[in-house]
Amino acid sequence: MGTRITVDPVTRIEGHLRIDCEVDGGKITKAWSSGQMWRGVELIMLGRDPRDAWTITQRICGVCTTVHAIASVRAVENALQMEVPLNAQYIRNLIIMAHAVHDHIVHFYHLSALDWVDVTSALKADPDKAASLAESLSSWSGNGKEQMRAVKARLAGFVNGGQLGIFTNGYWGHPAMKLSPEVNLMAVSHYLQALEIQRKANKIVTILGAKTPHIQNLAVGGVSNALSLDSPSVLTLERLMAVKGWIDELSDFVKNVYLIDVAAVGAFYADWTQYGAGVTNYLCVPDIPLDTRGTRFALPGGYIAAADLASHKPITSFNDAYWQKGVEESVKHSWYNYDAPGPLHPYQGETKPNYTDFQENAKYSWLKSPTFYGQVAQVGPLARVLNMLAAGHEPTKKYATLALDTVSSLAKTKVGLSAMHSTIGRHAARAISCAVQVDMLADQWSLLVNNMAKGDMSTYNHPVFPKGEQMGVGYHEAPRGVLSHWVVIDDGKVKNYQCVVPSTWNACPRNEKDEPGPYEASLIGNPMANPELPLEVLRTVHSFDPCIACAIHVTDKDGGDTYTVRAK
Ligand code: NFE
Ligand code: MG
Repeated sequence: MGTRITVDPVTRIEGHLRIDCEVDGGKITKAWSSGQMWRGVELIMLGRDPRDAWTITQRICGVCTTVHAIASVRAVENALQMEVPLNAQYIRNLIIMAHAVHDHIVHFYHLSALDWVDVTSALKADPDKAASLAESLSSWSGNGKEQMRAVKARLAGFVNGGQLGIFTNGYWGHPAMKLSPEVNLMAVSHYLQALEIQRKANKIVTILGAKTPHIQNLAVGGVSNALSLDSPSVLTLERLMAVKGWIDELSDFVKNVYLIDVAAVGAFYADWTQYGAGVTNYLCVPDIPLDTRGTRFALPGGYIAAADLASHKPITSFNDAYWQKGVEESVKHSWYNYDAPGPLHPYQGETKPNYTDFQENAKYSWLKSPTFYGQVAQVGPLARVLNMLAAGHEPTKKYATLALDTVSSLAKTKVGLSAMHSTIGRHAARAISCAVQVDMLADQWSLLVNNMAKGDMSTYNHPVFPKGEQMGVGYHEAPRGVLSHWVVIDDGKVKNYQCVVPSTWNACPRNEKDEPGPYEASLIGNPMANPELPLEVLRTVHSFDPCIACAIHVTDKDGGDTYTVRAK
């Protein structure tokens, strides 16, 4: 019998996640992933006007605030087989890409870099050497000697004052920390610069979406942005030029800082390309629709079985039957009951809570367990990048090659695509994906401006709800992966609403066949230097970028009815 460790709660994530492991001979032999809170959004939707669904479901999460809004309007539009004006697609695309770029930058620097970067070691760095190293890697303007000296002095101020502030509670001095003081100082500088740059992405979301977190500009059928080339009270060219300026700044940071830092961490922690693969079935949906019906997309999607890129099967439209038929959720190990045993398709999905406490061989999580054609699947940036490569997507190929070449030259050994099936590979994929997304922002900006220049100012088609029942699914390739909302509408009211969310795919408990979910599988075989300081668990779990608020999306079970809102 090995040592049992419980990490509860996992921090630097969104929501309440508990990870249990058994450790034997310095390695993890068993793992359980448990979502520790219950919320109630799917139930709140019942009986409501489908046009309101997006504002309510968007409150599922404060991190990926836009994604549920987008998936929700797409679901209702799919149920009504609606078209969405081109301008509305472009504005939505700009918002989701700006949101994704924000999310990925914040995840790497602020939520996970400190698993790899020892902040206190940066105090031993020679700032001039750190600057030479950084300048040899990229042309970023923030890599000079002055900056590195200033950051070291600022850090020394924190430490000498006895307060690490935002850097409190790291695993400083842990034996698994391997970077040189100079690399640590470079990374800390970029951590602080990333705090500044992420605001630019949020400004784009705010200008176009009227507010962040939680945009206000959507409507079933389009967006509520009024367009004009010159009126000062609506979305004008002047505002759009400001957006373009922030896109350019983000592009510089993502390509010259983020992508390079991830390659450096990958090169110096090459052993972590051997750990954390877990589930290698990869699912991703296409996104960035380029037409009014959602039949052409800038980013391809599909499914890859057992790490074999040649097995890639495309998913090609909002009506794709291969996608729609493949999804099911099991609750065998989740704190819910279904009326009958076996997994359910989301259109028939049920949300009936049944809390039993943590029972490792029975029910132990609030997350359901989704499968694609009965198979557990990993979603997220790695699934996205591998599917886009398999689909021959040129921009993805360009940045994947750049990242792997940088890793290879720093590690002084050839590192190929197979290294991507790993803990470090998920970080690399996120950076590659982010570089593609930042280019996509510029593309969508041009498409919007060119379309407006042609005189098309339309942004909205009015939805009409027929009598009887309609079903629809809206998907979105959210930062953490495949997000889908499934709605059944009856006489213009929501009859069933199910969200199958990225972190549910990845953080799920064992499924109907008792197979572990992606987090669980990815931990098996990982080394563990000291079970008292489970840094290695965090490295692998953080590489997925967990969001448990999204994954459970249902309110405090003891809270009862706090507000009664009457919809007219
Ligand atoms: Ni709250 Fe979210 C969704 C998840 S998007 S973060 O949907 O999981 O990355
Ligand atoms: Mg759900």
